[in-house]
Amino acid sequence: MTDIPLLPVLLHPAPILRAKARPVAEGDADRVRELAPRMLATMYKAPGIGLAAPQVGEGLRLIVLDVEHEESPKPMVLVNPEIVAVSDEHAIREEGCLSLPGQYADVERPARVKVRWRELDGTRREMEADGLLATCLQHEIDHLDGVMFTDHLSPLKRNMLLKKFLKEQKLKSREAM
Ligand code: K1U
Ligand code: ZN
Repeated sequence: MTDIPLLPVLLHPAPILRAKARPVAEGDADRVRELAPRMLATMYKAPGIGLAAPQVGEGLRLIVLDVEHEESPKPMVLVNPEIVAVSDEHAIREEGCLSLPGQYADVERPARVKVRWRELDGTRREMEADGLLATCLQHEIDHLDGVMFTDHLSPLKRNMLLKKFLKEQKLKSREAM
């Protein structure tokens, strides 16, 4: 992984983070084959447990994730992922975002999801997920629709978190001068 060139992760309020990504088409095959390993390397380096293409400036429906990498790496690349079913039961879990570094909040989402996607070679796949994997899949698929985890918070919590982030960024850029 170390020789793969990393990608810059875009931070809030980059406009592409608020745009709907387009489906990956057959003509994108070469681009996606080049992008996916770079996204995985960028995610592991961050470190993170997921990454969506818009976070690295690509408006394509492509995500990578590995929620177990500290124990045994299990990289996943999902092309055109779709949530096709969600549980009635909800779960609350703390989330972070590589596009909002240093900001964390409890987010309520369906506890279990069924997801369909294609592999890089076009094979159709489907799985049911719960726990952290279900949370991460929903977080990453949200990115493909221009949704950030902060959109699931109350307006008060969201504004506080975003204000704190922008203040910290301002301080960081002043320190760098
Ligand atoms: O999409 C992203 O911004 C990546 C994000 C994914 C995510 C985190 C938590 C809950 C749902 C989705 C991250 O990976 S933030 C970093 C993080 O949570 C983490 C980093 C190292 C080890 C464990 C977690
Ligand atoms: Zn995120």
